[in-house]
Amino acid sequence: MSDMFCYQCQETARNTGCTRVGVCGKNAQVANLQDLLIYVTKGYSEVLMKLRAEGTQVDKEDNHRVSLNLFTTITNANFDSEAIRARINETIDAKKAAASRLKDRSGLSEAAIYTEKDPAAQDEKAKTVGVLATENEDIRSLRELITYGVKGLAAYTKHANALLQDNEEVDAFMQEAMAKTLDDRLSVDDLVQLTLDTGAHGVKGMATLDAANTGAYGNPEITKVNIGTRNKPGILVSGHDLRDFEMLLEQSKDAGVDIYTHSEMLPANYYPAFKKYDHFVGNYGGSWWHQKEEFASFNGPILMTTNCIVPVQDSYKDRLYTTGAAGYPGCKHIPGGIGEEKDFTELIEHAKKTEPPTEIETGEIVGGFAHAQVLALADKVVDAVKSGAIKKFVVMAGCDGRNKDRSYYTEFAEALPEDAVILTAGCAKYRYNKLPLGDIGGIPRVLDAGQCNDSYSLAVIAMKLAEVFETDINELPIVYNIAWYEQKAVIVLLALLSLGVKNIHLGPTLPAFLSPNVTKVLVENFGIAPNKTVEEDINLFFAS
Ligand code: SF4
Ligand code: SF3
Repeated sequence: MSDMFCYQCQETARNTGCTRVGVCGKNAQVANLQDLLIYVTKGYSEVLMKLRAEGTQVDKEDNHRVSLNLFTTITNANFDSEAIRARINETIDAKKAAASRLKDRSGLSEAAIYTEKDPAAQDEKAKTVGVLATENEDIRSLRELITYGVKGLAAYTKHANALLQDNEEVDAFMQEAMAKTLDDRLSVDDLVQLTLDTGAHGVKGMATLDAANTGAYGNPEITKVNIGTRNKPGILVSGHDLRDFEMLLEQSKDAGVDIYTHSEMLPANYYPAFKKYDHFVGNYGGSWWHQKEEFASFNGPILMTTNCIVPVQDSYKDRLYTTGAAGYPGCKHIPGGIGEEKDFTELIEHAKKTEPPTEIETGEIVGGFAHAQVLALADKVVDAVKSGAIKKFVVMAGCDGRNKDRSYYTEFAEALPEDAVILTAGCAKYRYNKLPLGDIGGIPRVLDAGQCNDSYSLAVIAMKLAEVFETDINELPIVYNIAWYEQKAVIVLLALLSLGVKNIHLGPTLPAFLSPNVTKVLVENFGIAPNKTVEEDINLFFAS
């Protein structure tokens, strides 16, 4: 028997599954406890679903807890077994309290009634409730596809919750979907339908987050982002949480330290509300997996607000702080729940004692092309398409990763015809956002909408173009070449499928959790295909 089993991300061992230790650095104990956390969260979700069915209102705290639990198990979010065990125990208590409100407790599943708190007994149980507990490979594949989609969606609802926005319909769906992955009565067809429903709720969840972000911080606007450094000590903020970023900016504004974004926090530079802070300097470095070198050379403290953490090096371990769903053993965790003001004093005081960042590059990158900004330029864009100046848009949203095959995305961007424009979101952009690709009549050839969740913007733009050109979304001059790594990309993919987008190319590999039969369903119904070589794909996309 293997020590663990996890195949939720693109870098899974041999593209089949991590069985001894994660390629990401997650050890077997953390992996198994994450499985147990998912198991108790599914049981908790079942209880909440039954409460709703009985007409009882579910508390926001319950919804928030489900989202936070799921988010905690996303790839590279939390490596701290004690933090995960604490979430399991808190969930068991909350599950018991919710179950005590049920009028009818008959028929609850084993996961719904599991209340064990002894650590050794939990560790034993954890080894039996993971992915391989489902024997039928197609049912397993669909259950995991749904679970990973819902994990991605939970990350987005958690960010909306942090801005005091809730979507009860989405929360109720997430819990129902989680509960249904425990239900042995569901057939493959039922689960395929649930997968599509997950995508449809993904669109709603991303719309909720988009409204939360733009409501709080304004619409992202075209912005030139400085990628060089200044000579004051700095704090580097990574992850995806804008509310944490805002609190830190506000608390540090008179401290004599500078603030920089890293990886997926880059889009914070595009929001009007953050531009008023003079100590917000710009972005430092590239995508998440470069952090070993970049966190070392940054010299100051780093705040990880979410995924993606890579195993922390001694050279900066005492400078790395986590908060929210993120966690790493030995690194300081800054507490604070939904609606609470977090206290970043220790981190700010720490920064004052550090050297300024070592400059690793200079110049600027341009971004801020979320839907409102692109629609403000709609006339220009539509004219460029009508005149033939822009022949095609290529959606290249998604994640970056360490896999060496990902040089494909840089080469693909370089090989694009000069009348093609890239629409991007997520950290995949770092593969080409510093290339000199130029512009078409003032429209940059890389239009960055923002974070992975801002892929929603790309869907809004596509739907708007379909309306302007009075055509179907699949008849537009848009092709999709998406890079995936973790589970947030799974919900983006399912969301696009639910909007009817066909022929999406996915790389650098198809997910290991798709069984041959499930892959067949996706290929036959949606034309999903793995990407091939740069040459083959350029020929395929630009043949006509
Ligand atoms: Fe392996 Fe990815 Fe799971 Fe980490 S998250 S254990 S790399 S499949
Ligand atoms: Fe990147 Fe982790 Fe997915 Fe948010 S930061 S897109 S990988």
